Amino acid sequence: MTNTPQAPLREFKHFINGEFLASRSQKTFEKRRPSDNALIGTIHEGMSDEIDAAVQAARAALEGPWGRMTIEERSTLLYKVADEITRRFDEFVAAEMADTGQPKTMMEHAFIPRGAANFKIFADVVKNVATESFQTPTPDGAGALNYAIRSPKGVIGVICPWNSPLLLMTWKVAPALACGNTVIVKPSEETPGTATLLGEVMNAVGIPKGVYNVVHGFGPNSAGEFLTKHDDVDAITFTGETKTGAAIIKAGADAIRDVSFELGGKNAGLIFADCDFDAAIDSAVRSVFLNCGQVCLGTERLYVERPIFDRFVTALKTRAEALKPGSPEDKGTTFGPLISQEHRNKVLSYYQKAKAEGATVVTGGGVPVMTDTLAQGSWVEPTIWTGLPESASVVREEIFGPCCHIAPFDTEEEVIRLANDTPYGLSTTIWTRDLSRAHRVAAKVNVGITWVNSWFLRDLRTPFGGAKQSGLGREGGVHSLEFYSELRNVCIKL
Ligand code: NAD
Ligand code: 6OD
Repeated sequence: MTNTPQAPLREFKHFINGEFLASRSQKTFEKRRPSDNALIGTIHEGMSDEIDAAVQAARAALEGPWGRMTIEERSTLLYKVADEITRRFDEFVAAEMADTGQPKTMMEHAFIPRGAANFKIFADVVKNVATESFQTPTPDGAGALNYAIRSPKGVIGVICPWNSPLLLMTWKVAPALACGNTVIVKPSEETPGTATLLGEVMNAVGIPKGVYNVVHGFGPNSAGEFLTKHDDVDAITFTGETKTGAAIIKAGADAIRDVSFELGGKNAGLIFADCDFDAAIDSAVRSVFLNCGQVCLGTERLYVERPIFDRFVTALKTRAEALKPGSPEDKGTTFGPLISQEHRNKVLSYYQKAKAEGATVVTGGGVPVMTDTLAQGSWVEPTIWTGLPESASVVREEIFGPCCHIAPFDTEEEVIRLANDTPYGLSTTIWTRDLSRAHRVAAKVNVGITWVNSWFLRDLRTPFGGAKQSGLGREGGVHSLEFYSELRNVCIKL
């Protein structure tokens, strides 16, 4: 195991109207690297001055060259953004790796390529989507033609989490820009890197000033809250915790501001005895432990049909114990740290609760032994529990860590009831070779996305979002266009 190399301290400034700016208040806070807790930079904290400046720049840009561009011209620029991210691929990988501590291989193969892909897909979608039109009968027999036009919604506030920063930010920024809006991004206070780099990319490819703005800071009484309360922001798109979503709705209630929310989850994996066992185990390893369990679509509840229960628990234990924590740069590293010491305290408190509530700890439950500087990082062990009732807190509450509870089930009806017994409704995975059963169960689990014999297999044209307390609205393909544009009806009497 090697230490993570020291890097020069970075200063993360806001990106407003095409320029990198310090906070007027000069307030800054520290960015520490999750793998070893080393100080890697200072972040300027934006307050209402910075949000005001960013909103003014974004509003002005709507009236400027950006507002006059054709869809074709905007799409061409978005392709250039994607190409520039790809050209500066190593810098994006390094920035995200430093911010999150997750393995380089995961950044290279999944998260950073997806950041670039988001721009291309929405550049294509916006060019290829028709709007509806109707021939309407009128009493004089001449008729009327009704058709719809899409206009940008205006200035969009984009509030992001830390768990896959570039992927989740561009999943919102790309469709917003494709539809002709301007944006103010408030990255998570934990992950300033790639949002800042994207400012350089925007300037390099000629995105007009004020179209893409970034204001760093925290949520309450900081940049996040000031953005959600600003009178001149037309809509907020947010990914994060359900309780933060509730605070954002309250903040924007008087302004009747439109919101799109991707929130928390407590996702279930349903493993039937007829499944392809090895494939189901491979998938469970990813869906429970990828990104150190910090994936909203991840699985924290596994229900396994009784005939294969013991074999499944043993196989997942073996695979969890084979994960290799280490420096993100090491090719052999397959398991990263949690995002921060604070989040580690939260996850470890659940590890304690599970024991107190009577769990059988199949593996993990503590902190791994790390050497040298890595010993200071926010590491926890991959953890599996069995034996808890459905009422236990680790079975009910989103932990957002590398852990799961596994319970046996006997019938299809029972497992559907267990899967749905949660206030959340983000995603489910079903493992079975019986296709009729797969369709039947998929129709009955109340979630936004069901994967059958797969997990996190994404087609970016499909509707993405959560049911119940896991979200409001859908993004993806044309569904993103619905949120990021104002659809207007024109009625022409013929
Ligand atoms: P969080 O809600 O704590 O923070 C998200 C963002 O909101 C941060 O930028 C934060 O500064 C900001 N914020 C916090 N309070 C605010 C306020 N009062 N007003 C305005 N902004 C505020 O979430 P997190 O801890 O960064 O991310 C983890 C959570 O995100 C988990 O619950 C996870 O399930 C969820 N998530 C959901 C999806 C999805 O697609 N459904 C995807 C990723 C993460
Ligand atoms: O793939 C996506 O579009 C998406 N929003 C993924 C979310 C991952 C959550 O951690």
